[in-house]
Amino acid sequence: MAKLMLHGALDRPATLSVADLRDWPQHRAAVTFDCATNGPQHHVFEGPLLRDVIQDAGPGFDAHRRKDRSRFLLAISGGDGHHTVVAWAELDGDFGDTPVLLATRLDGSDLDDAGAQLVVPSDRCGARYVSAVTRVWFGTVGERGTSAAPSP
Ligand SMILES: Nc1nc2c(c(=O)[nH]1)N[C@H]1C(S)=C(S)[C@@H](COP(=O)(O)O)O[C@H]1N2
Ligand SMILES: [Mo]
Repeated sequence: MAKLMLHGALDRPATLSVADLRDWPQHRAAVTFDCATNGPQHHVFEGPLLRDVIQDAGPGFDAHRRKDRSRFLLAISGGDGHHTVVAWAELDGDFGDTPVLLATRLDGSDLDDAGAQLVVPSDRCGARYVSAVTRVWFGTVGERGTSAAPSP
């Protein structure tokens, strides 16, 4: 059974199966990819908000300071090495408020065996729809462009 690891600047890093992701409220997103090559592709995804999953893992920011929250990034990787980034501010209700999902179902089929899929409903084409997610890293980029843990 496919699992994903939540790691980085989190008080409670976790390894979660697709079944575990159903412990959060499930949201639905009907999306259309409109990539250059093969015309519009319609899909319906269901799963928890990535924001809710990260919130429960204890993100290492000062939750009361928007400016602190705005420093954080997530890097989402698939088992095949494809990976992409999302800014925390895209997800945060005080900023982009985008309902990014970690999907547990695609077009009515469970993703338990395949693994969760990242869903960025506002994206026009599919590159951030990382399938078979194995890792979600959460953290900041240091002043010199190096990955760094947040300052204490
Ligand atoms: N794990 C993984 N997910 C991935 C990719 C990939 O190479 N690996 N390619 C992305 C890209 S570029 C696109 S356009 C969509 C394509 O989705 P489809 O194969 O369902 O059309 O998957 C995305 N998710
Ligand atoms: Mo793509």
